[in-house]
Amino acid sequence: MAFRKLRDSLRRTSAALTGRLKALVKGRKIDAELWDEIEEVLITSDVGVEASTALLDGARDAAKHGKILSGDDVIPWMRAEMTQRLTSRETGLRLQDSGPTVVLIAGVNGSGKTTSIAKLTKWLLDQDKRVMVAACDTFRAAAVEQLTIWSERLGVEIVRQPQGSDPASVAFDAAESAAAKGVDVLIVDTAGRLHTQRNLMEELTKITRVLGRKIPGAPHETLLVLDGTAGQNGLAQTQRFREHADVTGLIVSKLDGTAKGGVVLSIKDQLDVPVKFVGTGESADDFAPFDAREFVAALFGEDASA
Ligand SMILES: Nc1nc2c(ncn2[C@@H]2O[C@H](COP(=O)(O)OP(=O)(O)OP(=O)(O)O)[C@@H](O)[C@H]2O)c(=O)[nH]1
Ligand SMILES: [Mg+2]
Repeated sequence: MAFRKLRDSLRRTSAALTGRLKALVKGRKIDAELWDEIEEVLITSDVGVEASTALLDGARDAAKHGKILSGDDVIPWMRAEMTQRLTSRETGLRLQDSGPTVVLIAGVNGSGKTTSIAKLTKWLLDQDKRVMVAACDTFRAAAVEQLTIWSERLGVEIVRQPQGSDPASVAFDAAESAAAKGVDVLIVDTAGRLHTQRNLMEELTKITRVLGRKIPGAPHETLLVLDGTAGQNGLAQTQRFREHADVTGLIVSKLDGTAKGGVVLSIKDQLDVPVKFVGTGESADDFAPFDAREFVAALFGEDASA
């Protein structure tokens, strides 16, 4: 069921990427022209230059060693190769054995941070975890309200202060409260920011420091939310962001309704952080832990069992 949702939400990306690839290679013989055409499909569907080149080099090599004999062999090869490239040893959340696990959520404006927090909360509640959220976006008007509405809807406690308060002070209160109440997971919302906004990047560092002072090792995860609809552009921003924050994983949001989901294939080459979750809609249920095998099967429009 969840797989079908993923496959449906990746439909536009599939059409742009694997749909075009399948049409292209069908009945073709292997020659330089075919490689060029495949490369063009990859690059124009947001797979990115580095990842496209790596895939192409691998495919040429496979052809040289007799593993790809015709155009039709390219699809199963790509499918296996993409799965392997996306497979990460690290999946899910690094949950602590004792004490609250603190998850800090960061990213550029409007990338889907607050909605992803609602989704992550729901996902944890479904596993019987006790969750608390902290409204450290005290900057944008109505941001606190937005998270409050989600917390009420999901029935979890929220730590908040009025708009304009110091976000680090909210983080301090939240860490203290989470530890005192023995919640399993504290999820911290932050305001959208760009790596170029020095004061805001410093503020993020301060939030991180405050959390760590109250709860050992916190934040245990710093998840960056990447807007899937931004494709390669979003990735470039994320890359710079990462230079300023110790990012432990990504949430790729808004994979529904975009043709640019190919960007997921280039994350490993360009960022070397695991994709931990994907967002596929605006409701709290439109969310799934990232699974390379499932993702690639969905990308190729196949059944989960295939
Ligand atoms: N279709 C779709 N929409 C999404 C998804 N995730 C978030 N959105 C929408 O994107 C918009 C922005 O989401 P927010 O969660 O407010 O983003 P944010 O990063 O917290 O924004 P700021 O706090 O302003 O930086 C909202 O309209 C969400 O409903 C998703 O996976 N799919
Ligand atoms: Mg927000």
